Amino acid sequence: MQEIKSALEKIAIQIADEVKFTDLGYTQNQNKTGDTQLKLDVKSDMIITEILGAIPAVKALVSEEKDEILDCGSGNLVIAYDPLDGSSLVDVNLSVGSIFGVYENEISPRNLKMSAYIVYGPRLEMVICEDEARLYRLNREGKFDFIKVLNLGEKGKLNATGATQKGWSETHRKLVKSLFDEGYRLRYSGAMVADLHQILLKGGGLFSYPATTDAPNAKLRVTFEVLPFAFIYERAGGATTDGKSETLFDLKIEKIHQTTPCFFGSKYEISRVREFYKEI
Ligand code: FDP
Repeated sequence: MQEIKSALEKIAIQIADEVKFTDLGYTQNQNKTGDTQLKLDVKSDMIITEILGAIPAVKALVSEEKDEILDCGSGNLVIAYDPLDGSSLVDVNLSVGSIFGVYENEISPRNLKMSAYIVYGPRLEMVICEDEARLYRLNREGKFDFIKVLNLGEKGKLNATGATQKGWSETHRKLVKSLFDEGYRLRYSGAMVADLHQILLKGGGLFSYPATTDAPNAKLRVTFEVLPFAFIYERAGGATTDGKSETLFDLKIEKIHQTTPCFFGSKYEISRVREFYKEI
């Protein structure tokens, strides 16, 4: 795992450089989810493949940007990653990120042993989580300093909810309104990494990406996005659900690019989600 941490530091520095300087043009390709790939998505994917693929413990790499699993060697770790989450926001200069889930043997929720994300923002930060969620920040000497262990409070103040509102269910509408009525403040940039990072660092709140009328399984991808963040939120003392489940770790993965409705937050907000959603 130490080797993976050092690899993540290298990846963070190299992709941060690309985010700053690579042109923002599109390629001719679409990824599995149907998004047209930016040159930056492809470049970020190449950097990660090259660096993680050289680690002997890595057996396979699974990228959100690729259809196929890349076999690497005889190790026992499978790393699933989203190379540049929120990449469509680079043109407006908002924070974006990379997400990593390190699975033992094969991809399945309970096999997730470590997860991490990098935030390319005004500062370069990384959260790496095994037993606890640890925040690192790049210093002037080009090294990452350990800053602190992140913990969520029982209850927060922020409410970040995605997807097109006209497609929300009545249940979701009521949930969101009830939190605003309690005094929660809206925070949503449209980059999952930045939005979840904000809630985590500010001590709590709710991030939700619900099912909609046109996307009953919502948008966010289980393997690359949802489980890595669920791991971090639960280790930080928070909770997660798909609306009804006790935890997002109860999900069954049938397809690598599978999506799910998802909710991440402090314990209080997730209990409110379950109360509203149990009525459906
Ligand atoms: P993006 O498509 O820009 O990569 O991963 C998908 C994602 O961004 C998340 O980062 C973000 O939270 C979400 O989509 C935003 O979707 P909506 O605009 O539908 O809310």
